[in-house]
Amino acid sequence: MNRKIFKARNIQQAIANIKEELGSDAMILSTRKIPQKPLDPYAKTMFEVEAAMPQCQDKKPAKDHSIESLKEDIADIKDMISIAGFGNGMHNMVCNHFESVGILASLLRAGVSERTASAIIQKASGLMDETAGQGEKIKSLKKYVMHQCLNQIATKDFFNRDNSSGVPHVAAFVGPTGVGKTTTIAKLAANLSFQRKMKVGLISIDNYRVGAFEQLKAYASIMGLLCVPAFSRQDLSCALDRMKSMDMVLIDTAGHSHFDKHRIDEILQLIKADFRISAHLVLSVTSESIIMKDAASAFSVFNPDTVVFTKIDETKRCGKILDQVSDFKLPVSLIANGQRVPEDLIVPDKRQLLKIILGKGQ
Ligand SMILES: Nc1nc2c(ncn2[C@@H]2O[C@H](COP(=O)(O)OP(=O)(O)OP(=O)(O)O)[C@@H](O)[C@H]2O)c(=O)[nH]1
Ligand SMILES: [Mg+2]
Repeated sequence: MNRKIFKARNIQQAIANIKEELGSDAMILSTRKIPQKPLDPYAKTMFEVEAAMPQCQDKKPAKDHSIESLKEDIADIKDMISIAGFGNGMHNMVCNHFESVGILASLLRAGVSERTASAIIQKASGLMDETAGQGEKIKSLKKYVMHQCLNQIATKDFFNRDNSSGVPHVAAFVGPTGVGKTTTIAKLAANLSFQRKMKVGLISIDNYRVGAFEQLKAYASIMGLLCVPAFSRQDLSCALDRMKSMDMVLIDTAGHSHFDKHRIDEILQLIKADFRISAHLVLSVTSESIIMKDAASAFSVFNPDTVVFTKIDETKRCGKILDQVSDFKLPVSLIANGQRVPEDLIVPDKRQLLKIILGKGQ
């Protein structure tokens, strides 16, 4: 086989050189990291990539490559190609921690931002035994990355409460328009009343959208739950009084754009008046990360206790959840994974949430 070795400062450069010289059909046979000056242990590292032209390929697999190691090489190359589309920070990360290629690529493919992924890998690499062999390093890096991710996330089964205090717990769901607040409340109400046998009441303070109260009321009627509207502080006070024998009262609010500070403030004045109401921020993972971040910032005036992520069934990139929880340090209470009421609701623990973030479980 007509093989050729290419050396370059980074993988992208090596692949570019191979394409230029051998064409885009060139086959990559192996990759390895080598010191720039072999006798100087502190010298910068380079990449050595062995490639061959397609017409020169042997019919039989090369003797020194078992099928398994070929498969591993292909996986490495796929990983490197998926990293190649990212910025310089990612290329430097791969150059400095070559063992991070696979795990870095899976974080990025899952939708974790470059910033969060590199921060996690930096921290995890700091814990590694530098003298270990490459295979060992990859294994231990994966383990440390998982630990770092678990450190970033928190969950809270906020709605699993004993009612020893004798007063209901009142929880309001706030967030941008159309993220699934009303649907999530309906799912949760069913879960609390049928599975956890709690007494649940519903209040809608959404006087903004036509039919908003009727939407909640329709779910309440099916489940046989009390549901009342409240459009002023006085209404809300009366409604809470009517529901004082409940274990849990769920309040549905009107969705507003995160730019509409005025309307967000109206809800704030209503629910954060004198009543002990916990707020829960609802965000849809179908929104762009920057929009989720701006929304979380705008709704932080409610000082939310937890965050709920919805519509995870509509994307394969739930890694953005990791960005949000790393930035806002809010525990996740619920995950909504579809439109079916009440089935499509998850009350995740940390490991389940990590699986969802990494795209390995819904
Ligand atoms: N695919 C999917 N759709 C969902 C999910 N949760 C809610 N939806 C859908 O999203 C749409 C909006 O849901 P709503 O519950 O009305 O959203 P909202 O936040 O109450 O909307 P506003 O009150 O208008 O702000 C509906 O079509 C729901 O069926 C989910 O987890 N996955
Ligand atoms: Mg609604």
